[in-house]
Amino acid sequence: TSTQGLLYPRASETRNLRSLDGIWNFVRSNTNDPNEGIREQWFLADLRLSNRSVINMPVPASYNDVVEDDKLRDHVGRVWYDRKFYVPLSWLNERVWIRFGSVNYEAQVWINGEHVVEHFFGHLPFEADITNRVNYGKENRITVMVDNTLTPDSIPQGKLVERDNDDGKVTLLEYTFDYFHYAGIHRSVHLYTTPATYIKELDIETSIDNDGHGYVNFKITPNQNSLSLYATALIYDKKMNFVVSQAVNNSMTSVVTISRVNKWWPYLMNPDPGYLYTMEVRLSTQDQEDVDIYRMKFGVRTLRWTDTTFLLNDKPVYFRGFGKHEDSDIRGKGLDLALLTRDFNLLRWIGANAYRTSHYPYSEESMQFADEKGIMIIDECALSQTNVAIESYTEELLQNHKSNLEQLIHRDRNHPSVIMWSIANEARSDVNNAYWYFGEVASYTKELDRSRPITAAAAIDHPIVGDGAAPHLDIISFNRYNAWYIDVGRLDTITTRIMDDAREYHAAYAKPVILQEYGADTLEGLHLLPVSVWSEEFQTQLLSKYFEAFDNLRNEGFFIGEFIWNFADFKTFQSITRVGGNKKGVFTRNRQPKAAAHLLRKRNFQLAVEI
Ligand code: GCB
Repeated sequence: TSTQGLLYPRASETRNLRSLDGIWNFVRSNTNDPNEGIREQWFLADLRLSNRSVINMPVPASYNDVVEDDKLRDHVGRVWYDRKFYVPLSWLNERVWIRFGSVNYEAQVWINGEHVVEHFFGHLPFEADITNRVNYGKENRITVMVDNTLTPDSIPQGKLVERDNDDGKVTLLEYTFDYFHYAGIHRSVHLYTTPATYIKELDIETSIDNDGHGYVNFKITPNQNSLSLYATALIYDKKMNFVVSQAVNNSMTSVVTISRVNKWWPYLMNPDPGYLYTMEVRLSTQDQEDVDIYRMKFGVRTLRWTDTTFLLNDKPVYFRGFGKHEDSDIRGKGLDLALLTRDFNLLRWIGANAYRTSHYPYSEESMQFADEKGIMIIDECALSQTNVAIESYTEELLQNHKSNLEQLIHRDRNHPSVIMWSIANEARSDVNNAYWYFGEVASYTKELDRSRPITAAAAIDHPIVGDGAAPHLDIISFNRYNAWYIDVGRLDTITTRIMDDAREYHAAYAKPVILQEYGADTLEGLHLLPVSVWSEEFQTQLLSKYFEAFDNLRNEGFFIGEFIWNFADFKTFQSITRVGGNKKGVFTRNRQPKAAAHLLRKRNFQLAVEI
């Protein structure tokens, strides 16, 4: 699998870019005969020519909810996509790449019948060099097989089970994470070109000195030995005015100084949040100047943390955030730019300054939005709620977990909005070898990136003292559902206990503490007095009780943030505790406010003034 490189695909003077988004052909394969497509070589001809029933499928989108058939929604195993595309003759001397923003879960890709790439894990990009596989000036075919199967060692975990039904037996996919396991080609598919000699990787790390000068450390990785190459990095400000440039050769590593730098600030921490510069890299060979040109936006900011505080540009941060999901009606987890834009407008409207990408990597487009809007991101890998009958952690799970983190950090390390890595959500940190396991995961994450702190969200039922993950983290995150999953409806069991739990975490591990999840399912339009669970009154009053706890804790110096579960209602697997999905959203699934949103908005703007 090629996870090297993976610069976001952008057109430039030297690079072409074409989208393959649109309507593809789609076939659902038989769950009981998963190998039929490979055996019958469905990649050798158009799916439309086969004797299968072929339907239209939009890309990007999850396939589950675009039809009315519950068999496709609940399908286990493989599905096949294909479409035609043209490659112009003018691309003959270029390198041609196929790039997927993400496919959930396993993807196998053929071009004109030849296998070109495979990838495991949803929510992460992958690409392949198809220069020698495509016909120039002619029509081509791309075939993609997608398999949604999860195993006890996949990230996230799941398992196939056999159950009785009216026809005898049926294979089902079971999982314990609390969001619907949507599948398909979830993000955009691009064809793009690079020259033969090209910029493969670009790393940017920034620092700021006491006089307010910014230092931009950068490393350019070309696809070939750099000894015969040289490059120039040009920096432009937000309005694309030239600022400074720096020539490099050999190591392709250098540092540029931006005097009196405009720092990257979060929303409401500065009048001009999300300030971004652009780095333009021009790569040259001995024979040809500017063989490749690539532009990337970046922000200049510093991060620092102590045992009580998290500081951005040396200013203590208090997080006003959300847990979110990539989820919406019909398209499921498919990238939707209208939805994304709406979400960022709502984050701004409600005065939030952060969210966690619960419980998997979000789209690259959303990360760019966060950079631009000054929204701080706790970037979470895809291990959530590890309780699929594991007694203890396995070596195989560890390898996959590391690989998932490697791909995430590789993709996101240049984003100023990413201020923390979350290595797991509600993983079982109370089993035998959890201490060893999380030690491995944490030190591996640190090897990849020392510039950001790491966290993991602790489940509600784990003992605070003796936790296997907490000693390895920089920031403690914990989840709580007082008056919901425990002591249902009892709003008088929230404030004191939350304060006690936060204090106990800080006392046990001497680290800053965040409440990473809290909330209550709320059916919009349901009003009940006296107050009762599921009503808008209950959600509003529940939040107020937590706010009381936070306001007390804030004065104690180690409590650094509140993240409501959830930004919006979202789909889950069918369950009697979920009425049409998880309804803990402050917004409906359709992104309209519930009563609690107005309360939260008031609080957030008040906090922004106070802190
Ligand atoms: C949790 C999980 C989250 C669930 C939430 C809930 O602790 O981290 O994925 O959706 O609880 O609403 O049950």
